[in-house]
Amino acid sequence: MVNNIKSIKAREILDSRGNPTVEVEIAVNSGIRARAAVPSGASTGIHEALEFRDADPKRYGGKGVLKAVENVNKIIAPELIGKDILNQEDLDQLMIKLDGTQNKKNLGANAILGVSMSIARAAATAQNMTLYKYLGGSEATLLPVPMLNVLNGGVHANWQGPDFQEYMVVPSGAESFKEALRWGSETFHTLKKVLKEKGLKTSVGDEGGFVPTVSSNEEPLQLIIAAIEKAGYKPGTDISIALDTASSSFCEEEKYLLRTEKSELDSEGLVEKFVSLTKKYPIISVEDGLAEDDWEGWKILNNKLGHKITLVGDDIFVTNVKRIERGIKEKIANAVLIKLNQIGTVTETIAAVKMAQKAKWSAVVSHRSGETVDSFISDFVVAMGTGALKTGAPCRGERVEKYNQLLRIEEELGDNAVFAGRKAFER
Ligand code: 2PG
Ligand code: MG
Repeated sequence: MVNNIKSIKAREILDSRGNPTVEVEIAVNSGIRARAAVPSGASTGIHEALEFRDADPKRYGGKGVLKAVENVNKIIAPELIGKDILNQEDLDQLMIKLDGTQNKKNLGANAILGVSMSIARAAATAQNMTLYKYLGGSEATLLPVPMLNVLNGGVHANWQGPDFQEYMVVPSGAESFKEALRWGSETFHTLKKVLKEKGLKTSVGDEGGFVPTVSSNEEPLQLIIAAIEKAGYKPGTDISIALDTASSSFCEEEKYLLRTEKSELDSEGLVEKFVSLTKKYPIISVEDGLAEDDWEGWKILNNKLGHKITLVGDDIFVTNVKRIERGIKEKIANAVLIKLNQIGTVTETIAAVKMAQKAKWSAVVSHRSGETVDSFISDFVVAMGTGALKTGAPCRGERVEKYNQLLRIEEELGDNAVFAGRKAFER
C-alpha cells in the first residue's frame, strides 16, 4: 500500500528552446514524490511516436501541450492512482492499452512518457536506490563514452552552418568518464579559439555546439582536428570524431541536397562521400548517414563501412523494436540510437536496447535537441550498460546537467566504475 500512487499531476513547462513541454509529478502513499520532464526533437523522424501539441495558434505558436497535460490529469491519472509504482512494466502496458494506437496518437507519447519516467524515479526512491541501480541492478557499473556535439549544423543551426547536423568529439581513449569529459571540454574551448583565429562565428546552436559559416561539410572536420591537436590530444587515438548527418533532413525525392557544397547526390554518392571522409579523418561513427526510409541506401552503407565503423540508426529505427528487428534481419546497420520519447515508455525503450544488445549491435543513448535539466538519460545509460551517450556540447545547462550526473554516478561507483572506452566503438 505504501508504494501505491496517490496522485499524478502534469503541467506545461518550457524546454531549452523556450517551447512548451510536459512535466509530470507523482506522489506515492509513503510520501515520496518524483518528477520527470519530457524532451522534444527538431529533426524528428516521421516514424516516431506522436508528440501531442495543441495546434492552437493563439498559444506558443501552436506548440502548447495543454491537451497532453489534460490527458495525464484526466485520463491517465484516474487509471493509475492506487497502483503500485514498483510494477513499471504493468503500468506502462496499461498506458499503452489506454492509448490504444500504434504511435500513441490518442494520448501523446509526451503525456505517457512523463508519467512513465516519474514512476521509475519514484520507485527508485521507494527502494532507497539511485535510479541507475534501480533500473540496472548491481551490474550497472559501465560509464559511457560521451559523444560531445561541438559543432552544430542542419536544422539545429537554422541551416546557417554545415548541412550535417552534428559533429561530435569522442574521447574514447580516456581512462575514466571524468577524464573523457575534461578532454572533450578542453577541445570544445580550443575549437572556439580556432574558429576565432579564422574569423569564424562562435555563436552556438540548439545543442551547444558552435555554428560557423562553412563552405563544405568537410571543413568542420578540419577545424575539429586542429582543435583536438591544439588542445594537446591525438586525433584517432585519444579523441575520435562521430557524425550525425541527419540525412533525412536534406533528402528530397530520394536525392540528398548539400546546400553548402551546392551538390546533389544519390544514396550511392553520399555513401562514397562517407567512405572518402572516413579514409581522411578518424571518424568512428556515423548516425543517420541515409534517410529514414532509404533501406536500400543503408544496406549499401553497411556493406561498405559496417565492418569498420559504427553505423547508428536514429530516424530509421525510432527506438521501435519492429523497425529495429527489420534492420537486424536486413543487416542495414550495426547500432541504434535510443531516445525515450521516440517510443514513449521506459519499458519499450528498455526492450529496444535489449534487442540491439542481443544482436550484438551497439546502442547509443541520446538527448533531444529540445531538452530540460532532467537527467534521466544519464542514469538510464548506466543502467543499460550501452557504453555510449550523446547529449550535446559541454555547454548550456540542460546539456551539462546530463554530463554532471554521470560524474556523480562515477564517483558513487568508485572502484566499481568501469569506463567503456574504445571498446564501445570496436567493430
Ligand atoms: C538527433 C537528435 C538529437 P533531434 O537527431 O539525433 O541530437 O536531434 O532531437 O532534433 O531529433
Ligand atoms: Mg539523429
